[in-house]
Amino acid sequence: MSIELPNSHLVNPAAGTVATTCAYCGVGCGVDINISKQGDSRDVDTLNGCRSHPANYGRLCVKGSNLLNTLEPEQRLIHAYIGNEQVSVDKATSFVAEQFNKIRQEHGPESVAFYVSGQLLTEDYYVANKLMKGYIGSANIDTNSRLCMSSAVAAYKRAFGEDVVPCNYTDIEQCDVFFTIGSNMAWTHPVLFQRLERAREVNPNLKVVSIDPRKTATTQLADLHLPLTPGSDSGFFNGLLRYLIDNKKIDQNYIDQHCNNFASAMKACSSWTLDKVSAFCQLEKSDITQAYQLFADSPKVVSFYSMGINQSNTGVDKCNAIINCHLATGKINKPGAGPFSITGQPNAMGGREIGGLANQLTGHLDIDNVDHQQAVKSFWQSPTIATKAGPSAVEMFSKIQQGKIKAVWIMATNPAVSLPDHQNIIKALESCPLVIVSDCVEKNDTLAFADVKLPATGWLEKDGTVTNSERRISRQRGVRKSSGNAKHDWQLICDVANKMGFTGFDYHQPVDIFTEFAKLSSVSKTHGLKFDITGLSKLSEQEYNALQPMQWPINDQYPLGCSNVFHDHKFSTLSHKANFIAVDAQLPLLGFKETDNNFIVNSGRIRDQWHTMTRTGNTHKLFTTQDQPFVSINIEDAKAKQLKNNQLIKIANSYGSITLPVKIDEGVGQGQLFVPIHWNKQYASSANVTNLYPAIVDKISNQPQLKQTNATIETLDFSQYLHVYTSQDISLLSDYWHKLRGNGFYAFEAANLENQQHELAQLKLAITGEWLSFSSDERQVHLCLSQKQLVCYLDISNIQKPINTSWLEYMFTKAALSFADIQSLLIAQPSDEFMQGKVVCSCFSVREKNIVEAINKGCRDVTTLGSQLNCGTNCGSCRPELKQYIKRFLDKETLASPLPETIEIEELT
Ligand SMILES: Nc1nc2c(c(=O)[nH]1)N[C@H]1C(S)=C(S)[C@@H](COP(=O)(O)OP(=O)(O)OC[C@H]3O[C@@H](n4cnc5c(=O)[nH]c(N)nc54)[C@H](O)[C@@H]3O)O[C@H]1N2
Ligand SMILES: Nc1nc2c(c(=O)[nH]1)N[C@H]1C(S)=C(S)[C@@H](COP(=O)(O)OP(=O)(O)OC[C@H]3O[C@@H](n4cnc5c(=O)[nH]c(N)nc54)[C@H](O)[C@@H]3O)O[C@H]1N2
Ligand code: SF4
Ligand SMILES: [Mo]
Repeated sequence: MSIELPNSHLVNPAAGTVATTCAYCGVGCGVDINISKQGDSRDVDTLNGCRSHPANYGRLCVKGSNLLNTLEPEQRLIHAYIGNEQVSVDKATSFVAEQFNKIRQEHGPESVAFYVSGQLLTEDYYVANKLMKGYIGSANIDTNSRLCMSSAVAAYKRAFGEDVVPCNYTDIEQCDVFFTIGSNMAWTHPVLFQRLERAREVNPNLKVVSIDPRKTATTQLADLHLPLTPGSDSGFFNGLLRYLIDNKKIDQNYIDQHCNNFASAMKACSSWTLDKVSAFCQLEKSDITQAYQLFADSPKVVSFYSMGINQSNTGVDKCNAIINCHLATGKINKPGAGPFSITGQPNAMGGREIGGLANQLTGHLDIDNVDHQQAVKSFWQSPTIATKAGPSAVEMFSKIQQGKIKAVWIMATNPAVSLPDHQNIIKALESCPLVIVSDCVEKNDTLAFADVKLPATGWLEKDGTVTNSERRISRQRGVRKSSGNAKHDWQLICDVANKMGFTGFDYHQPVDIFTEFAKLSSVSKTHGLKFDITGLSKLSEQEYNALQPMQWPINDQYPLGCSNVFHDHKFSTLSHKANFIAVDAQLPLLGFKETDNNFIVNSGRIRDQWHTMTRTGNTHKLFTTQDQPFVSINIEDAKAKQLKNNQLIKIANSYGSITLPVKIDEGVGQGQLFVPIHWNKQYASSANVTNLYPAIVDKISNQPQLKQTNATIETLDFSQYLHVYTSQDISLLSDYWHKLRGNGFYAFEAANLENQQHELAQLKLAITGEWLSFSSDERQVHLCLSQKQLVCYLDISNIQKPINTSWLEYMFTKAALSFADIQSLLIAQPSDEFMQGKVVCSCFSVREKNIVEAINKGCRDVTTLGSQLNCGTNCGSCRPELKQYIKRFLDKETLASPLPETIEIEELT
């Protein structure tokens, strides 16, 4: 089946609108950039979701809507550095090339490595992979997608013979039953979640089943939520396979014609009775049966799975346990049905295509297949070719620590935050003789270890392609000039390659790289693979610029792309049949040390932040719904440990420890904790959850288990609590601190184990102006004014009390403070208008109190709330929360008070 696409993606500077793709998640939404001025000083005015892009049809989530607010020029890396010395980019790339040559001549090709990212464009990714595997001659290149997608890749490959995602976004609209498994799509793939919500409105019979140990914004909207024991998913799906067999719900014809190894999968699931599943997953038998029946009785089922499945020491098996059920019922390769692994990063899929993992070649070709090696080498006409898999991310850093890898080039990823085995990653970065980091920001936890910093262009400056979760290739278009001396990642890589003396990197434009890659896919096709974009191999620069989003395969047969790769059910295995995999269901490896064995720590994402916050941390708008790091804990556990909301606790195991404010959350199971992955050394003294995760990996995919580890919790005896608000960014010396970016200020919450005055001294040194102070029994307030404007506010108290941020924001943005303002600041007493609670809708700054009042007065659905208050009517990301407020009201939880209890408004002073 081929698809028609509207002709609306042409770059037309005269019209003032350029279509590009969002910088963040794997949904790959189209974004229209409206430019007012042309030429060198092109100004980008506004941004909208692209109405014709098949991923989003005009929708954007809160991160996408705020893209223009995150491109802070002050935060950008705009020069190259060797050590602390600012140098030209030319000098820096010459230095890198020289050092790489020297090290590899002395110690061989295995002594240098690249650690790259699903946030590179396909063109960047392709040349990095080509340089390492075809020219340096080792497979010492791995990517952060190892932490993200590698189990899904390995499972598709085991099942289909090739890493092919057999689903489309339209399946969301066409299915009868939608399973979310280890995915919090309401927050992490919000536009697809909105498509799901819309599909349910159109088809009220569409049922959603959510499998997640936690209650989340996603599970709360599901018809059935199964809060299974962490890591027990393969037991659940083995049980489903047995249920399907026992109840004669399998499609024997499909199995006979199109699949191998059914008998072995059948044997492996035979012991998985309902009783066994119930005991293993700690779920009610009736709930399990309900979910199984929904899967069995609906012709069109989509299983949408993500990190709760992949990030496991048995992640590949878990993915295959899901795929098995789709194969057994033939619920695959047809509209509304299939096992849909959803990608995280904007170009995770592009990375899979170009072969960015250490165990791939390129174009889905195999690194350990001699024919494939020779075909790629001859296509590249390269001096050599990698012949065996290189180290996976975790192994790469352990080889660095062992001194085997002596130079590493890190591009577009922040391993000092995101890799497990954190202490050893830091040791590796400290001990590595040469660490090169290309990034678009000036500071992050990894750049702190860089011997060479290379400035890379960022979103809106970069130009190339990305592939989204449904295999759709879209253009990211550059509309801005490079910041400072920044160069495109592909240019930096090609500069180094050329200076190392290699030919084969003489590209002038991204289109040169893209068409070479597209040609190379003919090699994939010749070797029986479905990955084929030969239809794009002859694109001129103009055609490339005008390229419309389309799904591969793209070839003579499907010049506009194809939405159903295996439409003839011929898979990429030698027999063309898909493989069942016998899955031995295992629980995660936990309890390494008796002393660690207390809570299971889960980690993941929040709605408004992206990974290590290098971009989303740049706007106050993305701090409004969650302004601090936290550890969620069940209410019963909190009671047992006598914990209060916001109390600072230490979470520790034998690998490391972090200190975080408590968030009591009925959605987290007893004995479990949840910590967001985002806060790091740039934003908090000790919040990086990878401190707690050891390097336990899946044996097949080498993907680390990042969803389960053990830890204990400990209360801490702080004797002093501080609120520090400053107009400029500073570094605090307090024992505990976390920071947020406000509208015109930075806000720190801090605490000391012993009473100190060093923050005051530190602030007085850093911030000049007129200092005023007021002390009472409860607190000391110090504030600094510069030309009647507030530039610093410091509140020190012996007890922990929340502070009213919107009131302080108002004071910081006021041009001249009145006497009354100064008085209210000194006694820390905001006026009534600032007692409206947290912002729920960040687009229109609608606060909790207004929402609850509207509900109390009769609003009973999100649309009416939107028409009264505007909330939820722009990006829609807060719609799940709005529904929750209504649901909680209807459940009569909040009748007694006009405000939900979580807000604790009476505590706001
Ligand atoms: N807002 C936002 N969106 C993002 C990102 C971001 O940083 N911020 N990052 C993007 C990236 S790179 C990725 S990979 C995706 C990730 O997208 P998701 O996978 O949806 O995100 P996570 O929050 O990591 O984890 C999903 C859920 O897995 C659950 N889980 C934990 N353990 C288990 C288990 O044993 N079984 C099951 N069934 N579930 C479990 C967690 O409780 C969590 O709710 O998000 C992408 N989108
Ligand atoms: N405990 C725990 N750990 C996890 C996870 C988890 O769920 N739990 N999730 C894992 C997953 S799925 C992922 S994807 C990783 C993400 O982890 P990382 O990849 O480490 O996180 P990012 O913050 O996205 O880092 C991207 C870096 O690239 C920079 N950058 C952005 N664009 C460009 C560009 O165009 N060029 C260059 N050169 N630099 C650029 C950014 O400024 C930033 O410094 O974290 C993993 N770690
Ligand atoms: S869902 Fe949001 S973050 Fe993801 S691509 Fe779309 S706008 Fe960007
Ligand atoms: Mo990811």
